[in-house]
Amino acid sequence: MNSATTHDPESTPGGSPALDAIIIGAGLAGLYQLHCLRDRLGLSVQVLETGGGVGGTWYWNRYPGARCDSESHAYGFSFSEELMRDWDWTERFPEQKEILRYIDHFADRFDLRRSIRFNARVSAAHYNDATNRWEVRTASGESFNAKFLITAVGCLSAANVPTIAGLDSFQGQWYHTGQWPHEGVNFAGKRVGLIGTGSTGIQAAPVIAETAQHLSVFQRSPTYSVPARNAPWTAEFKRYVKENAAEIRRATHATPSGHPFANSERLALQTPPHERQAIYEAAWRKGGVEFRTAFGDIMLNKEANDTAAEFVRNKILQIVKDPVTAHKLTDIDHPYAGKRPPVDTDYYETFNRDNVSLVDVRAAPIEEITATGIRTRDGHYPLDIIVFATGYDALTGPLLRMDIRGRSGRLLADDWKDGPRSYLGLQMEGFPNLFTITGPGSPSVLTNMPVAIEQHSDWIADCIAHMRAQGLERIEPQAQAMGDWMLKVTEAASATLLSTATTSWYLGANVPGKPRVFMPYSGGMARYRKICADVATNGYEGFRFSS
Ligand code: N01
Repeated sequence: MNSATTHDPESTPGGSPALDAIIIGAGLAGLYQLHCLRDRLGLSVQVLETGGGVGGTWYWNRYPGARCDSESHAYGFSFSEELMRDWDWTERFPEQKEILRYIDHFADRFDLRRSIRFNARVSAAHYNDATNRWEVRTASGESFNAKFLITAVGCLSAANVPTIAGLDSFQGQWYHTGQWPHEGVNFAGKRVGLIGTGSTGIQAAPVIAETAQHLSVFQRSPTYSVPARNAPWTAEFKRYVKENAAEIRRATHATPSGHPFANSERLALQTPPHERQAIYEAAWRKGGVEFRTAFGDIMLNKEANDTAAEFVRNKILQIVKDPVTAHKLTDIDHPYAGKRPPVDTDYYETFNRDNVSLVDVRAAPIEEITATGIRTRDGHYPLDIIVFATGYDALTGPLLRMDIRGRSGRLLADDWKDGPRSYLGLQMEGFPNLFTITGPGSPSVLTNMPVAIEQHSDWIADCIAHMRAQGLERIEPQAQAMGDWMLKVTEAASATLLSTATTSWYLGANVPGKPRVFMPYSGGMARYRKICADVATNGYEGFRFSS
């Protein structure tokens, strides 16, 4: 598969290896970018990874019930039809272990591990104007430098553990789902408190409830979840995947979401109510995130969205037997899919179990964590284990937790104090030769992630190849291009109902003090792909090179 010979890094006078590129992170993004740069372009590349293995999100998120909300046959790399044909996914929505096996397989097949330094958390990355190189330091004090720096740090990797008084005094165990112990957690006979009812909490609750003595779900914001209808793939479907790898790739490149299904052109508001109901019923029976594509106007028109929201609320009311609990689960404050819509396996059914209760912490907020449990304004809940499914400092958090400085020591955190600013989510003015895979301002979390990752990694590799061919040393966006792009990001969000969900992490609303800016580009992956391709074709319009 390798089309070029890899250079072994030589040493610089300071002793650190003189690399062409450093990649931060060995999740899907870092691994594929490594393959592109090392094996296609022949660059010397070092990947620095905090964890002890490859996988990124799937290395850390080992919580009970962790599985992918994208369908497996489209969740993976599509650049190699051979790779697509060689790998057999066992079920529609693969669990964490299976995805990690896939990523391990990818790393082995392309011999990637030899270029990765594990247990190496990057603490700082400073651009040196005089040498045009990035000087990168790890938490353990190692130094590296390279001409290009590529962040592949994930969008949801900076865990958000809320500041709640008394956590230090808790005598039981507590865990954040994104930093789950590798050996697992035994819930048998334990009183468990689960804080958070986003995609993660909704996946975890039913599995924890199976063994816990009692599970209390602390819900601040209810949301709409649709059944995943997970099932093993049939032999026939597996054959279809192998015979149609190119077609699946084409489909994921053609849709706004990067999933292999497009939004319906039917409009909810132009469909007679009984027919609309039948379409929603069929979508509910099929399950998965595809539900939101049932009508083309669901994300564009509040009235249309209300029809989807009402349908899901009615389903919840039918499933949950206790009317008070059902009411709390359906008292939802945002449009359907205005916040990232979860899919679940028996989430609402879980509340019919005798050992599960819902605690409404919007009505009676958590006041403190005590030595023996959680105290809300209404009462005290004795607990042995607390699980924080409280999400992430999304998109900007993983970048800003590092000390990143560009030209003349300019601090990225200062540039982003009012919200992230980038050109295409790929680069920032003032930070030459720094590329951010699925950075804020790109479609990233609004898509099937591997599709966005491949597009960015390919674009970056093509750009670096172009620079080498032309003898160009430095690239960064023009300030005007960056400003224009940020306007497009805001306009795209305003054209949908996404910007109306005011408590969404897309807006940074889940982290106290974080600027409220809609961060991902919501104009659709297919459109974004074309914009990036046109930029390159037009001589990298909006970027400035120097030699
Ligand atoms: O996090 P979230 P997540 N007191 O931020 C609540 C991806 N993902 O880990 O909404 C009480 O969505 C918070 O309440 P509120 C996916 O993109 C992918 O679930 O802020 N509650 C909310 O209910 C997803 O969107 C897969 O009012 C507090 C919850 O915690 C993203 O990860 C699977 C609180 C956090 O929900 C993040 O999902 C799972 C507090 N102090 C996740 N602080 C795949 O399939 C927060 N909350 C690939």
